[in-house]
Amino acid sequence: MQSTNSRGVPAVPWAVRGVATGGLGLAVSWVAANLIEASANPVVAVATEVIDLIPGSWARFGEKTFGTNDKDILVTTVLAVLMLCFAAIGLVGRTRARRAYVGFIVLAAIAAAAIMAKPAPGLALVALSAGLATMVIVWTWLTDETADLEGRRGLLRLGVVGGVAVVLATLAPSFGRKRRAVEAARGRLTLPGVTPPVVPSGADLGLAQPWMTPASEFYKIDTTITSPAVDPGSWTLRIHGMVDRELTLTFEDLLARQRTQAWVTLCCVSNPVGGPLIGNAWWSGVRIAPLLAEAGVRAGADAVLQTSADGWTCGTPLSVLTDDRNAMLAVAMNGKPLPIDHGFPVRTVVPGLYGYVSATKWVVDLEVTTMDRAVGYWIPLGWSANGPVKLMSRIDRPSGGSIPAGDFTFAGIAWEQHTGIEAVEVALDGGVWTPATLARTPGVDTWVQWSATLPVAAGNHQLSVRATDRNGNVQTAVQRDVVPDGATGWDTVQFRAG
Ligand SMILES: Nc1nc2c(c(=O)[nH]1)N[C@H]1C(S)=C(S)[C@@H](COP(=O)(O)O)O[C@H]1N2
Ligand SMILES: [Mo]
Repeated sequence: MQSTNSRGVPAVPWAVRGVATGGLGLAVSWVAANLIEASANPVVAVATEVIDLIPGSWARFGEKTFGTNDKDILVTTVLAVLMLCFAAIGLVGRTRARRAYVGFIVLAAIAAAAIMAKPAPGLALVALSAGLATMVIVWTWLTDETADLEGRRGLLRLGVVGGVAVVLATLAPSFGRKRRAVEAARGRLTLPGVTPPVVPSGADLGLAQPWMTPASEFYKIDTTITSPAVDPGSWTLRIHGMVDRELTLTFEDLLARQRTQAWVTLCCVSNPVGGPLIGNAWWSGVRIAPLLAEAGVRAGADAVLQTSADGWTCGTPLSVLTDDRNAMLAVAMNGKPLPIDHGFPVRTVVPGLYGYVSATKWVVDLEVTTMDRAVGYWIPLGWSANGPVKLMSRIDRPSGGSIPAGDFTFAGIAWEQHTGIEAVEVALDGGVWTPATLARTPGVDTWVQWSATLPVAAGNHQLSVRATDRNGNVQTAVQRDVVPDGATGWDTVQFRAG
């Protein structure tokens, strides 16, 4: 008659014991995962699986609404749901302590399924098992006959479990051995032919954002929760598919090729008008065109399906990889080896295309194929198969708020990579379009800074900007959403002068 025995016991201590048990189990699996392989964390595996499972509309919602914080929110949500599950399991255990085991096992099975769905489950299951074993042992210790649930000993045991969980969770990130090893390898690398960035004179007006984006401030977008830690010593790139000779290059092979370096502005298709998902860097690497020529592209091919170490894919038209532009396998950003989060050791950079169809980080595979087969990650989720960058301009100064009345210098950027910007105009309070002054650029593959000084009377105002490209096209006023192939419309800023 265990149920009658426990009826007198209040629910809260059981829920708390469920959470403490689950929390310590998670912490142990996290530490174990980091000791083995950083990407194998069960919570991360579940969260990654959620990203892969959410239907298109959800994924779009995530990219648009959460921006670069979407994954923190996702992981936090998964953790919160888990804690609720642990509390529920604790309550189930109140009537019969052993029933809780079933709950922990079911949760572990869900995590196991998520891990098995990843390209390399490997030792992640070991970490998960360590977590499950911990939960079984800890639950027993917290609830057995000797536990004295409501007495001092019960509280003491609870305190020990909670304390150990907090300490382990705090220390867990520092157990990320693989990432640290790769970070160390990155630190030791010297890249022949890679020169430090020198901002071209006259490119940076010094009025708003720097013309060169430091790596630490460069926007970051990807579908991974933990960036893959890829050791340059074991990295290879396979070029295959519709080619005469398949090629496999090691990092050393790649570095032995002729170096190319260029300023290229990279931007994201999910950047709203006026948004921040754009950056400009000095990239160093190896041009893709000669590699494809060496492999010998067969007639009929018109695309390359790129794959990353973490299984992300994108389809890129062959033409942009083989024409005279600087489409490259980049090994360095702003003169330093790529940061891990930006694709170390090798990523693709293609001037003129949005990142989702071209800029594969941690790239390991290039398959020459046809456009109808080169269906990348984002395409089934409602995004266009083709993603040329759209003509766009942005106001950076002022960013809103108030400015002094009188002559004021407005400033910002405009871009249409690989086409280039011919002119930028601004309009104050819907009045005439006034030409802005363009700063210099090293070519057509980067953003250009602009400035315009206008007299501004005291009061409320708004400024709009539009650009004209080197083909004579004027940026459209039609406002379109980022889905399926990039936002359009004019950036407008409201401010007060006085
Ligand atoms: N492996 C991988 N590469 C990727 C992505 C990704 O999710 N995974 N996202 C792409 C997108 S949508 C963009 S905009 C750029 C962003 O590159 P960054 O994070 O270095 O700025 O990377 C591209 N390359
Ligand atoms: Mo993107």
